[in-house]
Amino acid sequence: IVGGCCGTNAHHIEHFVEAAMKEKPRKFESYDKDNKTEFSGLENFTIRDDSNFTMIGERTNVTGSLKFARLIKEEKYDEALEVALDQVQNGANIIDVNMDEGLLDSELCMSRFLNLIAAEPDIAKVPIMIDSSKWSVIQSGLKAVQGKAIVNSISLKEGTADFIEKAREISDYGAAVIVMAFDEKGQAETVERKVEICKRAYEILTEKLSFDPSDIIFDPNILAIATGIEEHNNFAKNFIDATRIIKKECPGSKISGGVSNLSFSFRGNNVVREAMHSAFLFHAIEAGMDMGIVNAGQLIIYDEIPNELLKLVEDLIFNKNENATQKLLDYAEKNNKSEGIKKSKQNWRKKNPVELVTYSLINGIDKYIVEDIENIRTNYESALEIIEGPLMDGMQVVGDLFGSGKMFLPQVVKSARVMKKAVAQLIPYIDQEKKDMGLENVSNGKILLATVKGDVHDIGKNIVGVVLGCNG
Ligand code: THG
Repeated sequence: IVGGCCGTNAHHIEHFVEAAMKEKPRKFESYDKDNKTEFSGLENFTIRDDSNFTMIGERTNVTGSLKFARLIKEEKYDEALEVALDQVQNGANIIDVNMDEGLLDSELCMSRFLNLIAAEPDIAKVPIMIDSSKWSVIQSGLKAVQGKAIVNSISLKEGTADFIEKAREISDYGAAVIVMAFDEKGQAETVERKVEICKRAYEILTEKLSFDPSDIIFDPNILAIATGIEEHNNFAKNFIDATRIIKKECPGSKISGGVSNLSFSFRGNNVVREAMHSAFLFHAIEAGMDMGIVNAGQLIIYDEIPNELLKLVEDLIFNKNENATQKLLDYAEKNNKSEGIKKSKQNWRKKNPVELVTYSLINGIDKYIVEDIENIRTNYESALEIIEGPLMDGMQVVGDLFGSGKMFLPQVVKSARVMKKAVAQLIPYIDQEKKDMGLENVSNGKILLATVKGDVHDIGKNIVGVVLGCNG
């Protein structure tokens, strides 16, 4: 590709043409994507078969967040951008943007907000999911967004012709698409209906249009459970079962869903809601769910759900117990905490000093780590022993939890930050100890360490770097 930019005039371009004419363009054969799904903001984002779960930040949604709705209504776009940034910093790989509100000029709000995001590289690096039930708002978003976005969503609700028209336009924009399991008869609630609709959509997209299967994301509807209506109690299980089948029947496609919908009945009780989301995801991911719209900062670790609560929540998700809803309501009443499991575990500061260090590390809390390190420092012969002892023990737990799908990447990153802070606190002591032994300029050699920027191994590499550095 040869070309100019602002300031390059016709005369300049003429010379490019002259030079390029001598060469034959490369013949484009086919591009083997290996089943990879690719989106982009400023940076590329790829989902491979062995990728971790992809988190889509839900908070930039005027119907999903009172705060965000207020900021947009009051035109406080600076603060609204902070909501987006906060999602990215909490680990969202993609952000969902929704401006569907009767009193807003949604088309205008969508393009305005996306244009502002484009000027914030820390947000714009992630792909955007344009979320609206109004086609004109989606078009407005597609015109404003840079990179390869995802349209959320289209469905067969208005019939095949309308579906094809919209899908074709999305494809012209080079975007990917979420297809909701919804058709002329309504929203799919049973496994059979979910599978039937997704298969029908898949056939249209891949046969009537030339959609790449890896650009198709199915949303088989995560609907609220424990609503008091008996038929609703199978909704979570139906989603999980349908996911397993759709992944097989529609090869190459991806599965997503709005996770917070599941727990609408427990609004106000974040302990119960977080436990439900985390347990649901653990099982849905196992069934093949690739991505989900979540509150990125609020996902808790599966293993950290108190046993009693986990049992109640899993009974509910799999509809194993007729009284599951009532039991969970009783539990919710007994433990009515709107602040959530994360914040409610205040008693942990009573642990012994070494346990405090590992606890902070595993839970990614950086608030006390410096003082806790200082408290245990004199109990060890050398500062390096603290790194190799309690700190590495904590990282081992983190690694095991991550490996078994019970901890998500953003949580691992938080742990790594705590590790970094702890190590930074210890380095001056390590340097001093080396000096005392007359070893400050001794090097055992050079090691070249490299990983792909930003992937999981990057964190491990940095830790290895510190440990090797400490050992000269
Ligand atoms: N599938 C697809 N897109 C979707 C959904 C889906 N988009 C919207 C929604 N569902 C996913 N997003 C949210 C966002 C927030 C909440 C639920 C789903 C939520 N919000 C709190 C509440 O209402 O209690 C917010 C409270 C507040 O802070 O104001 O639960 O399924 N494709």
